[in-house]
Amino acid sequence: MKSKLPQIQSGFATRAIHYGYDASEHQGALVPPVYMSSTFSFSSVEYGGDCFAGVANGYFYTRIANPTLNLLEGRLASLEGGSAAVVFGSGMGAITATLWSMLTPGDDIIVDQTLYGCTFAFLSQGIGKFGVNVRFIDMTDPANLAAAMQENTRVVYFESPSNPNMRLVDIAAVCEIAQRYNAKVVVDNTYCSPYLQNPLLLGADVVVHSATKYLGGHGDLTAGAAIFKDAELALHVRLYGLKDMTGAVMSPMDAHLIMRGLKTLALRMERHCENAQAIAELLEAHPAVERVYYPGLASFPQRELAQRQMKRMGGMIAFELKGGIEAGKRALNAMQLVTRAVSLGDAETLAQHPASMTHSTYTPEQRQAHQISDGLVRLSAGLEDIDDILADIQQALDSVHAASSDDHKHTMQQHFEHQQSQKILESI
Ligand code: 3LM
Repeated sequence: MKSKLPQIQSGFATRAIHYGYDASEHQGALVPPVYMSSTFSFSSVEYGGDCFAGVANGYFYTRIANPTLNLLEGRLASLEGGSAAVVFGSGMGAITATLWSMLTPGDDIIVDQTLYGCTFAFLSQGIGKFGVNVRFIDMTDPANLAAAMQENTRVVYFESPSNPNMRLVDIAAVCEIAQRYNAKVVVDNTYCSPYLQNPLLLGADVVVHSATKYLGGHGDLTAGAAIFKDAELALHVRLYGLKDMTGAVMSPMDAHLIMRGLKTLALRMERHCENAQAIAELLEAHPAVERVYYPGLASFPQRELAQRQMKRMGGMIAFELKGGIEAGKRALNAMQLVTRAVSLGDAETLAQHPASMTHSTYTPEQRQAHQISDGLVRLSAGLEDIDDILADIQQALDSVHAASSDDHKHTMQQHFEHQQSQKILESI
C-alpha cells in the first residue's frame, strides 16, 4: 500500500484520513475514486490466467478483490495495528467467514458467555452442526479459560465490552493463556472501535468489527471487517471464507462511505465518550434507576481493567430500572429525542431492550444463564448536544418515577383502606 506519508510515525487521525492513498496516482483527486466495477478486463488471456493463479497481482472480480476495498482494508489494518484486513458485507459476514476459515470438524472453540445475539446464534446453533465443539465460559475471569483449554482448542472468541451487559475480558491475560495452547484469539472490537482499544497490540490474532457501527458511524450502511496480525491467515480467510464459503462481499460504495466515516472517527469517539459519561452519571443519580453499567463510573466493578486496556470508556451504556422490565419499557416509550432502535455507534442516541430485540436469539433460560437480565436497557450515546440528551432522559425517567410513586401511593392507599375496613368489620 503506497503513500507519501511516513506511515509508522503518523498518529491515529492522520492515518484514518490518509493511509494508503496517493492523490498523485489518481489525477490529484483528493477523495479516492470509487471503483464501482464487479469485473476487471484482462490485457490478454494469459494475463487473466496469471491473475487467477495468483502469479500476477491484478484485479479480476470484486468478490475477491477491488481497489476501493483494498484501500479500506489497508487503512483498517493500520488503525488496528494489524498486517492485513479483509472487508465484508456485514459484521456477521466477517465473523462467520473468519470462524468458518479457522475451524474444521473436531476442533474446539471456547467463547465468552455473553455475545451479540446473532453471534450467539451462529455459535450455539450454527457451526456446531458441522462437527465443531463450542463451549461457553465466563471469560471475565481468565482462570476459567486456563481451566477450560484443551489440546484441540483452536480458537478463543469474545467481545470486550460485551454486548449488551458491558462485561470486560482481560485481553492480554486471555491471549497469554491461549498462546500456551497455540490457540488463536479472535476479539470482536465493535464496541470500542480501533480508536479506543487495539486487541492485536495486546496479543490477539484477529479483530472483527461490525463496520455498520462506529466505523461507518452514520447508520447508512451494513458492513464488516476482520483484521489480522498474520497476513497469511488474512489471505486464507479471503480465499476460503469470503470467496468460497460466504461471498459476504462489501460494496465499493459502502467502502467509500466507511472511509468518509473514518475521517471523523477520532473526533466522533471523543464526543461519544464524553456524552456517555454524562448520561451514565445522570442515570446513576436518578431515583428510578437500579443499576448502571458503564466503565467510566466509580461503581463499575472492572474499572481498573477498563483503564488498563481502553483509551477512554466508550459510548455504550446498559442500565436497569427499579421497576424492572415494565419500568424499562415505560422509560423507552417516553423518550422523545433518544430514538428507540437497535444498532449503535450512530450520530443519533439510540436505546433498545436487548431481551426482546438484539438478544432475543437467546431463550429466556439462556439469557438468565448468560447474565443478560430481562430488565436491561441498552443505550448508544450519540453526538447530539449533551443538554438535549440529558433533558430527554431526565423527563423519561421522571415520568417512570412519578408513575411508580403514584402506583406506590395507590397501593398504600388500598392497603390503608383495607386495614380500615378490617377494623370496622372487627368492631361490629
Ligand atoms: C446491535 N449489533 O444492535 P452486522 N458484533 C457486534 C454487534 O453489536 C453486531 C454484530 C457483530 C447490533 C445489530 S441487532 C438486529 C442490530 C458486537 C451487531 C453484527 O452484521 O453488521 O449487523 O454486525 O447490537
